Amino acid sequence: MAWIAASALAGCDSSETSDTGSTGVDHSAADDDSAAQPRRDAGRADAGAQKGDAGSADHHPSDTAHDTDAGDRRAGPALSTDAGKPGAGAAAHDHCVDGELAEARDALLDGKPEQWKGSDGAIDLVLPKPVLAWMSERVWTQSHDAWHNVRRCGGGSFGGFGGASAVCSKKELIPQHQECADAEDGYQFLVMHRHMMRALRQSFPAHSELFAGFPTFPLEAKDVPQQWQGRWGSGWAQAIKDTAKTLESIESKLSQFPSEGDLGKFIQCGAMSNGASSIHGALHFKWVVNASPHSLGKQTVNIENYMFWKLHGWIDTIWERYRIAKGLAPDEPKLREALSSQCREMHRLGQAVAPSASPGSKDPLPVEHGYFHESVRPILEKVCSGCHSESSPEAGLPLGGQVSSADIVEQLVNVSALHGGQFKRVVPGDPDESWLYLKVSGTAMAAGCQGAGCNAQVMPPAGQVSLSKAELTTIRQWISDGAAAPTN
Ligand SMILES: [Cu+2]
Repeated sequence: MAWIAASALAGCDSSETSDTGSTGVDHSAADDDSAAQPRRDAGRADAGAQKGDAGSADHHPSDTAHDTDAGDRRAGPALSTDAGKPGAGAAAHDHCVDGELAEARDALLDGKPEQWKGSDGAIDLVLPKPVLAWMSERVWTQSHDAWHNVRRCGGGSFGGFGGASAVCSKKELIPQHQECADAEDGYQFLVMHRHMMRALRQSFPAHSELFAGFPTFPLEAKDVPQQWQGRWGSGWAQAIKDTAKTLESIESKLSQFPSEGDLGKFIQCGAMSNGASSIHGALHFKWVVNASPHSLGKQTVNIENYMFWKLHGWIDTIWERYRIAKGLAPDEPKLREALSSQCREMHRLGQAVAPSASPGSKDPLPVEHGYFHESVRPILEKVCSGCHSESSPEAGLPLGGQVSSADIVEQLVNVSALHGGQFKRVVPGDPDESWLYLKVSGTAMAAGCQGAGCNAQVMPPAGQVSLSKAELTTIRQWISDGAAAPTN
């Protein structure tokens, strides 16, 4: 991409940076114990993840490395633009070991999933767009899909999901422990999904409830979100109810599961050859909306589905209850190593199956037209995108780089301003009520921003590049004319 932002030379607004956490140094969040390590009390129905009080957990010795790292980051502004990106930033921070840093985009969430509506009225619940963007930057959907597929290369499969996937041609990626073949596969199943949950909760610490599981197995329709209740049907088969009962009384069933892996295998694969009693499969397939682009039944996209985290969160809770009952410490070295090893396997698979989508080598942008794309965007690219970059955007708002104009407009129009009190970033037809225009025209101060987080400082920050009168008029015109999205 040929656009090089002038403001990259100018340095970013430090006041904005320090209060958004966009540099990823929000220490209390990065230090979040429940995220850095599985919680001791994760199995209780009132576990912290449900309530967002995760910071109250005990301080583990393992946090030391994390503390040091976060402190280093704070001292080094040069690191800030890379913070939170996989594989980027200081060598000192290895997110597979140290965990993810809190995301600026956390502030864009309201804690609720988004709804997808089919033409027949079917509703699916989907993770919010900023989370999907975060996942896509990490090539997670492809990596997760490949993770399962590569365990079916050797014929190991359940429920008819076998069959050689393209990833099987890379022999070095095929794990010895194939799907449902043994307890080690069951253990890896538990650990990889916990790795994903942990990374999400660390990255979006203020909204970790989005990734919290059902506190207990949903035995009745009322136990699931209202949007799913219509698909409850005749309820669960007896075999699933029995399995749920066993797992919900896991503390008294330890003898049935000699190891954690045996438990994982039972949950993923059901009792021995009987795939029908796989409670994991049953939970996945009960709420499938076939037409949904985020369908719970499609392994290529299902991690985008809100229910995916509800059901895997519940599985994780049962596993943690098992660990507690067995006296296994949350920072047990075996588990810590397994978590980072699963993190690395996800990376390897992501690079193997989607090299072009891997960080640093994104797909080309779509061809776009229209006033915003042709007239407004070049101004934003030139003046704003150095700080509002795609990789670590100020205020969680990318205004240039490897981002489509359609995505930029979507992040602007009718979206609440992060540090603009009652204002929206762009109100179609009303530039004087649009925080973007108020900021760039230097009139935000006079507009009367209300709220603790108001930052009415002119953008770009005084003394750096500034907008010409003609450029301001162009932005104003776009908003006055209805802030239209680009066309293809
Ligand atoms: Cu999975």
